[in-house]
Amino acid sequence: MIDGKIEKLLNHQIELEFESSQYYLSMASWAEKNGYNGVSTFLYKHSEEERGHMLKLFHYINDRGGHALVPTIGAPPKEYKGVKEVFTKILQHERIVTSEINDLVDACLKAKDYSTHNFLQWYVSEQIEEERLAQTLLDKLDLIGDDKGGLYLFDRDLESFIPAGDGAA
Ligand code: OFO
Repeated sequence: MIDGKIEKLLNHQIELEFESSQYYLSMASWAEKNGYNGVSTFLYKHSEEERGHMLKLFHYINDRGGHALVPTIGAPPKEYKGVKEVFTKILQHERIVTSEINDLVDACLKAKDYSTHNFLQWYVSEQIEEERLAQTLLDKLDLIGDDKGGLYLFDRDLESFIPAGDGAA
């Protein structure tokens, strides 16, 4: 049976993963409307992945005798100044998620909940990958600067991009 405090924290993590999913969905829609088909394909996939991260938490909480709850969150922003802003916001958001995961891992150790601690290691590794990816894409955008041809190629490359090692169901 899961400890009540850990259950609450895991439900908070569900909220964050849901927020990530909705945020990236909104960004995907903005990119699609503005002609960035590669960026939008990448973000639609990323949004789905975040939903997978959320569902993993649902199953874990319920399997341990807790109750996974559907979160209520506000609508994500609809408009973005450009692709650079989108990826800057993704990196900022992922850094927040990483910090929350670290706090959650810490709480598990304090509560001696080693099962949840073990379960969360997947998220710890995933966050390293998520931050690395957002930073790599931002670095590319910095190199491209105002070069429209470069942005065209960036968008085209993202169309077929396959993220490394996302095993979320
Ligand atoms: Fe769930 O990894 Fe991003 O937020």
